[in-house]
Amino acid sequence: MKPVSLIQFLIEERRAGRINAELSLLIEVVARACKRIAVATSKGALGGVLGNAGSDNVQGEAQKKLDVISNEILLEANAWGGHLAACASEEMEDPQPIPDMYPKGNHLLLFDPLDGSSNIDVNISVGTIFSVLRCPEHVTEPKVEDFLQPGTQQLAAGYVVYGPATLLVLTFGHGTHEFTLDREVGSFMLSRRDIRIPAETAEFAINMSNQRHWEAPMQRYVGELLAGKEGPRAKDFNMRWVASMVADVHRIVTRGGVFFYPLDAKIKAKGGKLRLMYEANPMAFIVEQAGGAATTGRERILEIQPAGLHQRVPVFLGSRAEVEVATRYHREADVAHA
Ligand code: FBP
Repeated sequence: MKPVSLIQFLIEERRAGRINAELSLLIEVVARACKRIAVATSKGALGGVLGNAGSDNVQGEAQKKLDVISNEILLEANAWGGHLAACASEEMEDPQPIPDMYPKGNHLLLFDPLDGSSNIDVNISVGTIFSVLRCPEHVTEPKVEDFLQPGTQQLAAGYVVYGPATLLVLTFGHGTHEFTLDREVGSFMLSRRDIRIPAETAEFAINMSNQRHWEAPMQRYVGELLAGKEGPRAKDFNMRWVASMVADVHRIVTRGGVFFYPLDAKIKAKGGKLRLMYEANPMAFIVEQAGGAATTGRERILEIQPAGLHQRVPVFLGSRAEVEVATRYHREADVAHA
């Protein structure tokens, strides 16, 4: 296969009429910013970038230095880029307007600048997750409500994993594609086009330490996986949990599997652990475009009407067959208790 760079791929998508010029230029800006984040994360202790920043984010979580650095890199690059009406970060309370000294565009960008930050100091893969929406017509200074669009309205979504290799996985709603950063050339090169996630899997990812807090249908579902061949599923299942959503989802995008961060008694009041706008929606779009499925255990994630910028939801995603079984168990339990 003749190597295809991200820029060439974007030009092909434009020529095919699948994306417009501004959206492709916006993705170039985000990809370039993520290359700078890849450099920062790869420095580790030598770059003085490990450890806490000494500040908390809007979620009340201690920010890591690299959370702050990544956030600033993305804000700066996209403010200058000229393709946005505004952006919103998981690390910040309110949407960020584009400074008047820069031209503005017609898109809204949402991002989790560094997902899996609890893994930074122990050198485990972390990542950046992003989602692109259209700015409503005639809106020049977008407010929170302009961002509150269902995931089905996303024009693009992607994540970058900063691991042994730096990978960008991207969708515009015409399949899901993977690009690998060629550090010598300094470009993302197409490494997999039109990725398909196998419908069946024998691998699940969940934080088992929360088991006692799960709802009954989740206890039932995971109990059956753990029962293996001797149990009702008559099949052995293996478990993985990196505790970096980008790394767990990338494993699924690569070889199949199913990922769960269900509702549990500890996080019930918050509505879940993972953020709808910065994590669940972009990952659901990527996974569905690769043939997988994504629900909250009760409804399709992409059809949720967001109620807030930092809303949290339960997340079930990956190989379609297992997401459907787990979701069916929750719906049956709800009917039984109705
Ligand atoms: P942030 O790091 O962006 O806050 O993301 C949350 C996250 O780290 C996910 O990446 C991961 O899937 C999950 O939390 C891990 O949760 P836990 O620590 O409960 O296993």
